[in-house]
Amino acid sequence: AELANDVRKGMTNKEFVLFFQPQIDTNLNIIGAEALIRWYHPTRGLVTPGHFIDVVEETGLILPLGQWVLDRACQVIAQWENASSTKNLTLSVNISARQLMQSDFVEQVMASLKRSGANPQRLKLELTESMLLNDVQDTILKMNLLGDQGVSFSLDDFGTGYSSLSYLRQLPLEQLKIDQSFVQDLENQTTIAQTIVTLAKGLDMSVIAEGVETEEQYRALALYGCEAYQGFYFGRPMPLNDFLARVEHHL
Ligand code: G
Ligand code: G
Ligand code: MN
Ligand code: NA
Repeated sequence: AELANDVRKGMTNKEFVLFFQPQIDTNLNIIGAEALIRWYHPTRGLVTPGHFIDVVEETGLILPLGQWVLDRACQVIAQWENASSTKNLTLSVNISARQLMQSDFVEQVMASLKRSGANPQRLKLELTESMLLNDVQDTILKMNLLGDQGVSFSLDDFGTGYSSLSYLRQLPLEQLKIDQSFVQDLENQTTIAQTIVTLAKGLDMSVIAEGVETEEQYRALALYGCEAYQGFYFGRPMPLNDFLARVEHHL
């Protein structure tokens, strides 16, 4: 309860920020970023979501906080539109089940896009397998409504949930995101990562590997035909200005 109050105060005092983790293509160009929330706590310093996201979900604070994340992400996309080096970048935003289940979720996303003037084609929403199955038909409807506007969807932590392959075909997903557990244990999990790459291609989806920490992992994934990468090997989640400096200087 104390933490929840702290979060409320933090929202009022604008203590939350988005960090940006680069996403890279096979030619090592930065193609976008995942937005990851951080909290500049007045006494505890920089706090990662592992320390507060559960409480935020349980208390329902994820609704206003998630709305703030969407607003901020759309503002950034709109800014990126102004420079040739950033105008083609996509920004991936994590969406929680509580948010997606809101009856006006579609309207909320559209309102964020409209307020900021962001290009919907640059916004990618990350969903997880478990949340898709709450009400598959409702989820598909929402995804299609946003998809009609140009918003795309990525399936986060793929391979750790329980989505059946038949659902996977019904869902209008643009991308599968290989869970980092398969990437970091590539010696033992080669088949899984490789199979997810093949599956994505067969379903006409793009594929991104997350949690890439070494050059060996990147090379192995590239051999399997993986097209995009994210992980500490290419860059940790970082403040916006650091991310922009990397894009500018092709670091
Ligand atoms: O960097 P990392 O510690 O950022 O993130 C930890 C967890 O918090 C991940 O599961 C990530 O998906 C989640 N997370 C990070 N930012 C957000 C956000 O803006 N919204 C939601 N719902 N989850 C987030
Ligand atoms: O659940 P989700 O996939 O959204 O969360 C991403 C989480 O993974 C964040 O906490 C992020 O900081 C973390 N992360 C990103 N890249 C790496 C990596 O290369 N290695 C590890 N161990 N964690 C990573
Ligand atoms: Mn994610
Ligand atoms: Na993930």
